[in-house]
Amino acid sequence: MAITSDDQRLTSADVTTTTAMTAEQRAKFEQDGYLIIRGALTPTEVDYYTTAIDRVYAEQQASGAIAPGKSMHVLSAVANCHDAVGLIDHPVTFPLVWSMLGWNVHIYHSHLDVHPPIKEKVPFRFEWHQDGGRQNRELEGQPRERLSVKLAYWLSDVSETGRGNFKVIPGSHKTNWIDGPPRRDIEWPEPEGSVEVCASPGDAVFFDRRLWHTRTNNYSDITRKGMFFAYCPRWIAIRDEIAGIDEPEWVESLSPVRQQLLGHVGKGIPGELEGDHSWGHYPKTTPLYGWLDERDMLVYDNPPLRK
Ligand SMILES: O=C(O)CCC(=O)C(=O)O
Repeated sequence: MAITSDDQRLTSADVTTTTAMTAEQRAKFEQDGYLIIRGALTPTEVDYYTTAIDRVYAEQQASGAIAPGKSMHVLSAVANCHDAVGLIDHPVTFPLVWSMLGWNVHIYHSHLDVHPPIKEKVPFRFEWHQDGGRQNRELEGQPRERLSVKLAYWLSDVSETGRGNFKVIPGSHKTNWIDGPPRRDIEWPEPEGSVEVCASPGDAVFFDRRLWHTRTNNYSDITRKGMFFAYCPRWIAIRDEIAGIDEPEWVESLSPVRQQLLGHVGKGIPGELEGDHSWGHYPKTTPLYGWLDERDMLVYDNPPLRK
């Protein structure tokens, strides 16, 4: 059966019920800095998004942007793959985002990753990091503020270690600094307590940007594939290329919440209002605020979700 992005199973546009993150999930997220959401995507969705990422990989190879058999790390996921749009407000995972950050959010950074098996050992490189770049140098605080969260969707089988798994130090989001080598290419032991996250196709990982994490090398026989979306408040700039910047009809075909997440809300409002609206000054005209309000999901005791 042909599947299109209008397929009911691939869109949350028509989902009328939604559930906030549970107290148990919140406690675990606060403790570990990440959650694994098993079976977030159906097998049909896994097939659909795998076809989409394979197409991008083939295009990258055809254009010479990546050599045959080499890895792909394409930024601005939806700008480069419109078919990925169904993941940005996926009904299973997106509630975790707004439960933590509230209604005034957008996607600031996203990527499509394909990592084929590596046949020969590559030189050591210390890749442990927190997300947010200069936020980790220019912000005060111990720990620094959370500011953003990220969703990783696994399209290949990383249910065993050694397959290029995502690796984390549970609980490290409360730590501004971990020990590392004086230079990234100097061999260094793996951080104490670090674990490779094992996930099956369709599982998602939701993590705090401050969680110390790294990708590992894929020495298995399985090509690793994943799509990543990072969310932050709208008063932090979008680092991605804006999806659909020259395609107004495509943008208008998206739900208002998707338009907000991709950075389109507030455009076209004349005068000063445009700037203020773009960073979330007006809740009542910010789609996710209205969407949550209609479903009675705004609360009084959580500032980012306050009515
Ligand atoms: O690809 C991975 O496993 C890690 C991804 C990562 O470092 C990131 O999303 O910041």
